[in-house]
Amino acid sequence: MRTLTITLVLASGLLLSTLAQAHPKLLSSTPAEGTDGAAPGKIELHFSENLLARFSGAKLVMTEMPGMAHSPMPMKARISAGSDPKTMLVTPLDPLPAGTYKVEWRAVSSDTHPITGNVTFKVQ
Ligand SMILES: [Cu+2]
Repeated sequence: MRTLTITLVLASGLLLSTLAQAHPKLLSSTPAEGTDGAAPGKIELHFSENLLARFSGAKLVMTEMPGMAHSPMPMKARISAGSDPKTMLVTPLDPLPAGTYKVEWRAVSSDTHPITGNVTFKVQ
């Protein structure tokens, strides 16, 4: 009985660590977090896991015009899968004017748990 209990504990610990590894993490983005530059034609988000495109997505909002913070203003953008299943593309439909932007992403991979996060960058 004692042996059985220990085996079960080990097995559930293993299961938990397998699930945790399946959560997508944002590894990098273009533009990168906190950067300041020219208006990007598209924003690339690179994750640690393959994404399920139909459950994953993003919203692009402008949070500040130069020198003036305001409530988040949604920007029109097309969200699509990148050239590989770990990449999400956010393509603004109109050129982004100068200001601060936030990409609020939601990434879902094989274990179906939605993971959210955001990336902030500035356009000069
Ligand atoms: Cu999960």
